[in-house]
Amino acid sequence: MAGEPQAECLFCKIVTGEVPATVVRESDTTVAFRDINPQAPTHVLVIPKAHYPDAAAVAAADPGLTADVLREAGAVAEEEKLDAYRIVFNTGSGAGQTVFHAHAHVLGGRGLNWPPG
Ligand code: DGP
Repeated sequence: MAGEPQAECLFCKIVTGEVPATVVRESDTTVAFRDINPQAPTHVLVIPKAHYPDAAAVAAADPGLTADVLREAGAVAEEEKLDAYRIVFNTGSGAGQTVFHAHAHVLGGRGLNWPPG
């Protein structure tokens, strides 16, 4: 069922604590933790605790949860004292998505080029 934990999902295992992560924030509906392979001085992932394969699926099923993820991304940026930052949702393997549990990348602490590669 949509939103249910998936046994083989890495980020569902981070939600339960089965896979350790450096958690920087947690809310009732979200977890934010440092990316294992940081691409910027601040690189935090914000995920919904519920399992959806990508950001569009979250938005279709639960718009409020989408807002929770974005609000937490902003809170991470504030905590990390980022004056400029980027929120990225890679969607589909062709766009670089490797983990199919929705997640927002919060990147900052260095200059960020546009357009992204
Ligand atoms: P994406 O490529 O957009 O699907 O992003 C997935 C990110 O997840 C990628 O930047 C690396 C990160 N990642 C993968 N495995 C782990 C892990 O076990 N722990 C943490 N903290 N991050 C992970």
